[in-house]
Amino acid sequence: MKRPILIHPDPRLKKVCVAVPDLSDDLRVLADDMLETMYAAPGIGLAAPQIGILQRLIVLDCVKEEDGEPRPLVMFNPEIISASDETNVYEEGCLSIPDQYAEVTRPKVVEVEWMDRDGNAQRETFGGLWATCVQHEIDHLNGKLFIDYLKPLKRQMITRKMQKLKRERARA
Ligand code: K1U
Ligand code: ZN
Repeated sequence: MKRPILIHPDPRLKKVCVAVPDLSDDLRVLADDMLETMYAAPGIGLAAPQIGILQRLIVLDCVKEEDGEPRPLVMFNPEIISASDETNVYEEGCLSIPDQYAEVTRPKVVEVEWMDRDGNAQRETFGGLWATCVQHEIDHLNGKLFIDYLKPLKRQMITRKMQKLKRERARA
């Protein structure tokens, strides 16, 4: 089932999410709903707080080629174990901040540990768009948005645009 995505500003997008203690079928259904919501948006990632669930769960699939084999990843309690000193700049977007893009600098390569949907511990090193996206999604779990990396004036401008968008959507 597709879930509605919260739009910034929303207090739920600023909260630090709690760890998932144990896997359950409800959580697996939630992960499936998040993947469906992400693919439909369309997006390459989604974090649970973006649908109002304040738990440490993210999904992502950064396969770019249209004819490429999808690679949906479900990560419970993801943690960055190590990050490269070398950085990368990417023009990021966010499904909670529609149609706004800005360059963000982040570590180029990150090693991430997480629990998969079967409860198995996983560890993988990500580079390229995968590294950018997994860091963006883990930021969501800590109440941080990509606009928090921007200068205050630019951030304020985007926030005002989103407030206007929300007013217009509420009237429609
Ligand atoms: O977390 C989110 O809001 C999802 C976000 C993830 C992301 C995008 C770019 C850099 C870092 C993280 C998105 O998916 S925005 C939409 C988007 O980037 C996209 C949509 C369709 C095709 C390709 C990209
Ligand atoms: Zn986002």
